[in-house]
Amino acid sequence: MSMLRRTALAAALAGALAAPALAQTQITIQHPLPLNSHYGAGATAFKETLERLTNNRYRVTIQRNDNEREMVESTQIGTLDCTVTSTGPVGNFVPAVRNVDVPFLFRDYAHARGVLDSDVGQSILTQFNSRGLVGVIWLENGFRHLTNSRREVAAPADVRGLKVRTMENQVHMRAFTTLGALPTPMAFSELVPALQQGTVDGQENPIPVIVANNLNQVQRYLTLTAHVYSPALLICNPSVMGRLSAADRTAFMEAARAAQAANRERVSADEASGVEELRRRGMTVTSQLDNAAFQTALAPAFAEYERSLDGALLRRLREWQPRQ
Ligand code: EAX
Repeated sequence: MSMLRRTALAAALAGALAAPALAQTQITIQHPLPLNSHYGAGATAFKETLERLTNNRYRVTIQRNDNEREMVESTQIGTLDCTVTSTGPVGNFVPAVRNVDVPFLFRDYAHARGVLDSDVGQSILTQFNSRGLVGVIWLENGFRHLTNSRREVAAPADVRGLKVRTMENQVHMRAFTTLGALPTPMAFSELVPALQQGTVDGQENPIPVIVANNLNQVQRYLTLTAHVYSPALLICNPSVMGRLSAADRTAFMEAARAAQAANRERVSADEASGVEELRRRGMTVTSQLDNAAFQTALAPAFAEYERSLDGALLRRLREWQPRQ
């Protein structure tokens, strides 16, 4: 090779080595379930979409942490970028969120998804900003059902006396107290040991959570109460959003919408197959329930919610109808 070509090659190589590597931004998201779950599906869709749309200028790391309150605290102080969490503990950080945790508030999945994506649901997300958090988008955990290992539950009276693990959620705890149960709030990370040791008799969670965590191994009876719809959220620290350029913010929100679509699709799939799967795994499933009886039994709790929560917002959430 001629001296001239060797010199040119050396110069090109030096230039390449000196060129600044493309700046890359890391975003860490934590959620409380296995990767193969409705939250994992959402987090993965977010990661793949954001990395694709930014040509890998953003790299998303997904981690599991089954203490939702801890994740929201970490996101609020900035030691965690983002979290996917149920609304369970979130009402302790953003009080308005408690309104969406009221039992029997949503008619079905279409109602829940529609009203949360409407200006009504968005008005709740804006209240995160004054709490040092960003409520990026509504996700979904699903309608919650009761499991226990003491007896079959077919009516409100059967709940009386059961020690039921609840999330650290005052609205849910009020409901179970009204039914005569003994609500025991704890993080999800403590649930399975508590069930194994008999510290609690039962718990309540959506089918996707029960299936993904094999709760059939520590619970015998499943009662399809659908007593409350459990929204989820993608929540981030304000600094994550603050450093996004306008173009990157567009990509970020497109990734959030992709997460919502994948998460909801997985919930629908798990709902369709999960009950039969839990029967196959040996659970006794009680599905013929008098929902009106449960709502009647909860009347004192509903009166309390009207007093202690936002009655006008509850009415907007409850009465929302899709545009014809
Ligand atoms: O968000 O704590 C719970 O029961 C939640 O439903 C679970 O962590 C998924």
